[in-house]
Amino acid sequence: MVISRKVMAALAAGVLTCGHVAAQEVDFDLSSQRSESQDVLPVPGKKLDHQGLVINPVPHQLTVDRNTRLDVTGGLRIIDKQEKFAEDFGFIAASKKGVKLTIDFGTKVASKQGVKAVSGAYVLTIDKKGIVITGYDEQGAFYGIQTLKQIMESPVAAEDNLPYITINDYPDLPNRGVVEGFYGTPWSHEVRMSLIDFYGKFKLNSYLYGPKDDPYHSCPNWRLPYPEKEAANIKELIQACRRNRVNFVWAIHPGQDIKWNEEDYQNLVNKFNWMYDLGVRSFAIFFDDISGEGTNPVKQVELLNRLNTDFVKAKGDVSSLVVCPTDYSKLWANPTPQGSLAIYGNTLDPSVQVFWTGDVVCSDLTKETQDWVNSRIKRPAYFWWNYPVTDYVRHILLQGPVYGLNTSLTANDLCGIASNPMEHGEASKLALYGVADYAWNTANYNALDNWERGLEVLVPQAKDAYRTFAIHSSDTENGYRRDESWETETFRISNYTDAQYQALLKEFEKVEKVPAEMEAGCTNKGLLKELNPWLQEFGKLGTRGKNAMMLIKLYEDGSDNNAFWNKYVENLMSEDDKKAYNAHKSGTMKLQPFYEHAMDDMAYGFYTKLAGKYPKVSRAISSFATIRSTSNKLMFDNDSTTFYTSGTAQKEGDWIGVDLGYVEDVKEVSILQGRNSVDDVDYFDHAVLECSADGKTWTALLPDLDKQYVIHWTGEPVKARYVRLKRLDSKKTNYAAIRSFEVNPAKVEALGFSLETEKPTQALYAFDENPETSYAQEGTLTFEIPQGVTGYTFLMNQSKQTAGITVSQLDKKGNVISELAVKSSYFELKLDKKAVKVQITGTTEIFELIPQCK
Ligand code: LOG
Repeated sequence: MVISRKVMAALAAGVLTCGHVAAQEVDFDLSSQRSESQDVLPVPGKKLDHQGLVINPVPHQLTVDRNTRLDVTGGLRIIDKQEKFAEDFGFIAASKKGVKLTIDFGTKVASKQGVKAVSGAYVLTIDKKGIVITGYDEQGAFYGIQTLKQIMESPVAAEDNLPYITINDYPDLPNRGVVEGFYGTPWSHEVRMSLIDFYGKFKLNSYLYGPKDDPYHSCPNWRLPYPEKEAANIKELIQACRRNRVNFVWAIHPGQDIKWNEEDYQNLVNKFNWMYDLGVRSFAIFFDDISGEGTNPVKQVELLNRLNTDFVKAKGDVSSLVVCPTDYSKLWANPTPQGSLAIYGNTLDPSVQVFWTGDVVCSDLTKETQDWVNSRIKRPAYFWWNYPVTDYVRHILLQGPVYGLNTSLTANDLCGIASNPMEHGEASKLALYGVADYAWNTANYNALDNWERGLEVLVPQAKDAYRTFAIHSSDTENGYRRDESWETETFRISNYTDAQYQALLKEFEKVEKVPAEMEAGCTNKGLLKELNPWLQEFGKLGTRGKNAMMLIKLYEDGSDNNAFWNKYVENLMSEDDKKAYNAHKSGTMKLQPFYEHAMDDMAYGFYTKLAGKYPKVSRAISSFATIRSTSNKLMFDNDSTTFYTSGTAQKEGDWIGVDLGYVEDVKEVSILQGRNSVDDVDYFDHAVLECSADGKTWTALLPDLDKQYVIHWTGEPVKARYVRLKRLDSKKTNYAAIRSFEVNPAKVEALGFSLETEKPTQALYAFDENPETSYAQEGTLTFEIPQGVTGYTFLMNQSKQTAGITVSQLDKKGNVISELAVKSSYFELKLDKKAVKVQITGTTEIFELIPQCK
C-alpha cells in the first residue's frame, strides 16, 4: 500500500465564528465569559528607530537639535522656585557652579511658556541657557522631571552632553492608571511600592486599591478597620503615591452582604473615616460580581449621592467618588431606560465616575462600546480594562503588546483608563508601560513599538531573551485572545520548505536558551522570581520542539524504525511533564501545537507504515474557533475529569464533533458533555447527535437530546467519517465543554481473541489501533494469537525503565517455547509456528502491539 505523507494534513478546520451575544445570565464563574471574539487580531504598529532617545509615554511635541548640545558634565544648579521637588532630582549631580535647571509651575507661568491648561501638562526646554521645566501644576512639573530623567538615561545623553530639546507635552486622558482588582493573591507590599514608583516614572496618576481577595476590602470584613500591620502598610503606600504624584484610591466592595439600612450606611462611613485617618483622600465603591439585594441600582445611587454630600463634600479635601456598577459590561447590562445604567445616568451625581469593562468582561476599548454606555450613564465612562489580568487563566502570563485600544478616542469618550493587571505585579509592568503610553498620547500610540521599547527598558541586559519569552507568552488560548508568536511560521510535517525548517529550528534553539539567559541578565530579581516557573517550562518546550525537528528528519529517512521510535518516545511528554506544562503554559498558539501536531503526525504515519493501514484516531472538529488549540485533545485522553471548552459563548447552530479520517461503519457513540454530569452550565441543553460521510449531509442518530450530559448511541452501522453534537434551539449562552467523545470505542469482547490480565480495559489500549493511547503494563499480560498472525511489532516506551520486559511465546499446553529480554522501546517479534499465546512480563508503557501477517 502506498501511503501519502499528506494523510494528516487535511484535518477539517472549524468554521470561524465571531460571537455576538445580546443577553447573558449573570454567572460569576471565573472560567466563563471572559471574551467572545476568537479572531485574534494582529498587533498594529511597527518598530521605530528612536535614535538613542527613548521617552515613555511618547511626548506630544518633541523637537531635537542634535547638532547643538548642552554640556552638563559640571552638574546642574537646581532652582526649585516653589520648593516642591527636593526629593525628585536624585538622578542629577547638583552643583552650585553648574548649568541652570529651573523648575516652576502654576497657571501664570504656564501660560507664558505655552503649557497646555490641563493637569499634568509641562514644557521642557534644553538649550544654551540651561534647562527649564514649567508645569501647568505640580504634577505637570513632576512629569517634566520624569521626562528629563529619561532623556538623561537615554544613549543620546552619553557623556552628559544633552542635545537641545523642546518638549510640549500633556496627557490626553485625565485618569490613567491601575486597578488592583483581580481575584487571587493580592500584591505584596514590596511589589506595590515598586509599582507605585513605576506609575510615577511613566506618568500614570491613579492607583485604585481593590484586590478581590483582601477581606477588608470585600466581604466579610469591609465593615472592620484594617489590622495594625496592614494599616501601616497602607499609610506607606499613600506616602509613596504622594511622592509619585499618584492618586491613591481606596475601594470598598460591600455589595455581597450589604443591607440597605442605616446601620450599614454608618458601617461604611466608619470604614471610610478610618481610611481617611490613614491618609486616603479618594474613594471608590465596587458593586461588581455580586448577587442579591446589593445589586439594586436605586439603592446604590442613594448611597453614593448621600456619601457625596455627607462625606466627600463635608470633608472638603476628598476627591469625587468612583463606582463600578453591577452592570459593568454590555454582556449582561440592562439596556433599557429602566436599566441600572440609565438609573445612574438620571440620578447619580455627575461628579461620580463610572467604570465600564466594554462589550464583555475582557474586551477591547471601542468607540461603539463607549457610546453605548455613555449615552446611558450620561458622562464619559471610566474604562476598566481587564488586561493583563489572568485570574481566569492562572496558568498563563500575558507578556504581549498592549493593543485593542482605539487610538481615536478622547476624553469625551472616556474619562480615563485603569488596567486590571495580573497577580504577578512585576510581570505586569510590560503591559502597564503600554497602558501609560496609550492614555497619555492616544492618537500617536504605536502598540508594537511600545512593546519593543518596554522589553528593553524592563530587562535591558537580557532584552532578547525576554523578547523571545514574551512573544511566545501573549495569548490566553481561550478567553481574551491576543496575538502570539507572530514572527514564527510553523507547518505540518507533510508540507514545508527547507527555509521554514531552518527558521523554526533556530527559534526552538533560542527558546531553549531563554531560562539561562534570563537568569544571567535579568537584574530585576522580583520579575525573575515571578517568571521563573514559566521560564523553566518554556525552556523545556524549546528542547522538545528542537528534538521534534530532528525527529522529522529521522522519520522522513524511514530506514531505521528502531532508532526513530526510541527517539520518538524519549521526546513525548510524560504525565508529569504535561502537568507541569499545563500549570505554567507558554507557546500555546504556535509552538506547543507545532510540537503536538508533529509528534502526532509522525506516530500516525509510522503506524500506517507498520500496520499497512491507517490508525483509528479521532480529530476534533467544531464551529468554535478554539477547537484549533491543542486543548481539544482533552476529549480523547481517556480522562473524564479533563475537558475541551469552547471558551466562547454557545449560539444557534454551534457544534462539536470528530473526524475519523475516513469513512467507516459507525456503530457506537459515547459522549460526556459539560464539565461534570451533575449541575454544570457549560453544555448544549438541547442538541442532536448526527453523522455524515462527506461533512455536508448529516443524518440524525439521536434527534432531540434534552438536558443530557451523558449521551450514548448504538445501532445499525452507519457509514460515516464525521460525528457531531449540534446545538438545537436553546436560550443558553454559556460556554460548551466536552469531557469525552468516543466513536466505536474499543471493547475487549470485540477483539476476537482473549486477554489475560488484571486490567483488561486498560490493556485494550495496546490493541486499539491508535498509537496515541497507551497502556501502563505491570505484572503479566497474556494474549491469544489470532489466526494468520506471524509476528508483532511492539511500540513501547521503555526510555524510563531500566529493567525492560520479558516476552515469551507459549504453546497449546502453556509451555514456554521462547523467552526474550527486551529493553528497546521498539521490538519486532517473530512468532514460532507452535506458539498460540504471547506473554509479556514486567513494567512498561505499551502504545500498540501491531499484528503482522505474511
Ligand atoms: C471582575 C474582576 C476580575 C475580572 C477578570 C470586573 C469589573 N470585575 O467578571 O475582579 O479580575 O473580571 O476576571 C471581573 O471586571 N468580573
